Amino acid sequence: MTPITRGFRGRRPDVDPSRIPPGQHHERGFPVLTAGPTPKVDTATWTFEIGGRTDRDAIFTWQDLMALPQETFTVDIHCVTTWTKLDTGWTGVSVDALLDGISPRSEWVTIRSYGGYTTNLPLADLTDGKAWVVHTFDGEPLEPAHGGPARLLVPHLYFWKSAKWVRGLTFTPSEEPGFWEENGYHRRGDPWREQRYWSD
Ligand SMILES: Nc1nc2c(c(=O)[nH]1)N[C@H]1C(S)=C(S)[C@@H](COP(=O)(O)O)O[C@H]1N2
Ligand SMILES: [Mo]
Repeated sequence: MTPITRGFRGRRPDVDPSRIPPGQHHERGFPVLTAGPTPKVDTATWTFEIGGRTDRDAIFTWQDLMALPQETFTVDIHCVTTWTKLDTGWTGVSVDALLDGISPRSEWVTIRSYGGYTTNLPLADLTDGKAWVVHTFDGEPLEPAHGGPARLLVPHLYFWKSAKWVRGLTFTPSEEPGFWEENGYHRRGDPWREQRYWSD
């Protein structure tokens, strides 16, 4: 028998495995996952509206968004279809900055997109530096297929919570499941707890 030698050609993990949540694998590309067609969204007419159960409504134009404090940061993203992409670079405005001066009267939020997609979250998953409306990916304007001109980014939860072509937040009187939450996905979607489906 030929002795087995561990040579320098041996396979080594190319990433720190502790950064990959359970049941996920490392993906170098950036897959596009959309239920339906890519809507055409123009920054000239883009608005972002905050409303529902609040003390007042707010509406931001693209110029308003750009005038708010911009944050550039690097995070890992985790799609429920099992891919994890490490070290993605984004620029955008925190949800904290968008909510500045608004007093929510409910802790339940529906995130709405151009094209009709919705997802929902408790307010606590959107605040304290956990979520952004981003318009730039790795230094370039966000491509339409990935949600450009602007998408929500909630990197600590599975990527279906990161609504592409985002157009606003609505505070609802109680929890209202969004598109995937109505179709079998978990209410919250923490990748480190593998909260994929209703039964998890
Ligand atoms: N508006 C909208 N946002 C969406 C989706 C969608 O179908 N429509 N799909 C979600 C899902 S399931 C995932 S995994 C990510 C995919 O984002 P990507 O296409 O940039 O990889 O977007 C999320 N946001
Ligand atoms: Mo997804």
